[in-house]
Amino acid sequence: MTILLTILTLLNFHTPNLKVEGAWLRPAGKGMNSALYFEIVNNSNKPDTLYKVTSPAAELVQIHETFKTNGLMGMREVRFVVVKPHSTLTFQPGGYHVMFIKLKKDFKVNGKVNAVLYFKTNKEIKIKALVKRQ
Ligand SMILES: [Cu+2]
Repeated sequence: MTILLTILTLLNFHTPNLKVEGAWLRPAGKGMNSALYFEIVNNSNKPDTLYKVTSPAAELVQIHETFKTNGLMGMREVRFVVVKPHSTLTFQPGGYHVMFIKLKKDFKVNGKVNAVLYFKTNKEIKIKALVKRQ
């Protein structure tokens, strides 16, 4: 029984219900803006909601969506993003992204930036994003 419980615990540890993968940011200078991209993989049979992202590397961090009206592209803040059960939601150029406004330091290629993603069910997920061009 103890062994079984241990195995179950290990399995659970190795397959978290919600994962954030491939996090990266665009390079930019101190005082400028950058954008953070990643994939959220939801392996559970329940939706989860991303409602906040924080980072010590920028004055302001916002979840943004890209939209198109009358052929013009724009972006705006969204209060939350729902990740459906058994699905992957990709934050990518031209879509959802996390805006880093007024960087507190230079984001140089190959640098790493810490951020925390807050979810309603799975609480917070800490990530280290890689700075790269694309
Ligand atoms: Cu934006």
